[in-house]
Amino acid sequence: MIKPGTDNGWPGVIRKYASFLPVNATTPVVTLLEGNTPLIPVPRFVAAIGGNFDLRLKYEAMNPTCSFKDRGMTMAITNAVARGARTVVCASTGNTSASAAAYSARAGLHCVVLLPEGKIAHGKLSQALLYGATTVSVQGNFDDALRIVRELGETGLVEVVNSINPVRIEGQKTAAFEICDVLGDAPDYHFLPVGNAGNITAYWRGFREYRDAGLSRRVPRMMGWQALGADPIVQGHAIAHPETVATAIRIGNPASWSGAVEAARDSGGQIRSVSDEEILHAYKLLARTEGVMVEPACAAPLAGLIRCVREGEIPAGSVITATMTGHGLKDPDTAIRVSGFTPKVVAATREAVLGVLDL
Ligand code: AN7
Repeated sequence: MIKPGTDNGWPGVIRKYASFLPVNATTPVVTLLEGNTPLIPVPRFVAAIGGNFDLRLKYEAMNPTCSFKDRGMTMAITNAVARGARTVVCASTGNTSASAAAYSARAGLHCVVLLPEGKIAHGKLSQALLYGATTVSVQGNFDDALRIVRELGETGLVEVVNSINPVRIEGQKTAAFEICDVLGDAPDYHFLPVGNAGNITAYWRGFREYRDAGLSRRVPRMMGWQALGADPIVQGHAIAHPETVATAIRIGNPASWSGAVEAARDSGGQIRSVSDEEILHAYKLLARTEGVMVEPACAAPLAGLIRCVREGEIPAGSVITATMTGHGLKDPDTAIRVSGFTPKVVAATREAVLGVLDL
């Protein structure tokens, strides 16, 4: 007999962690059963970088739209429905728009996304278009698009679902809960990419709330990584024209700037930056040592970890977690471009295939 129900044994992050979230029994939850993503040990990668610690990747690519944004978006769209909104809007480097478009479709809301023209990875653009969002390419960068979204929000005609909407951060903190649930405690260090800085703010809140609730005993050092050229927090001032291969974090004036600074300071962690070259090296190394494909932004914290190993900063035996925020297939063009390989074209015979193999 097939059991009725819709949750496959996992109810999505709102129902799973309801006691930590601004919801109640009558909240009209909009979910795609996001969350419950794997925490993947990567010992071959650790060996390749000369580390002596336990590294686990929180693989957020396994969410319904293949990024961590779904944790915050289930909250934001649920809240929009509860408030009677009809149109939601966001600015995005790609993943927020994909997630907003999907959850809006699920809820029957009109979704408008503002994207920096020409700087969106193709997988993400395909999602917004297919989910049916009204997709607007702004002739400017993410920061320009977010400024316009704030102005649209002030008209009262639309609900903003960027992380300046505080319920987004509430939803995203559930990833920290899941890490503690799997490990039995918080790790020694948590590494993650920093763009608009909502996620580092959310994790830090999540780790603290779990400790304060007695569900973990400690909190990790928060290690946030920006891309050189798009590293306003590291530089200490906004960057007018941010540039990096990691388009997800190509942001010059992060909305949650102070949240990121506090997370690093209060946890004894750091916010630093790594170059595009270091990012692409880590991106390829992870794929080739572990079979784990992530988008370039996720490789920023991995490149940062490589730096920390080189500088002898990580005590032996540490437990380290790192958020892999989005799937590698989001940005197939970068994967193809930097892979270093092209398909070998041969005649359709066994001899021709053997001829190009080094067996
Ligand atoms: C893969 O989608 O800002 O520091 O508009 O897509 O919380 O901004 C995406 C950000 C890291 C940075 N990794 O997180 C957007 C957007 C990936 C991302 C970040 C983003 P925040």
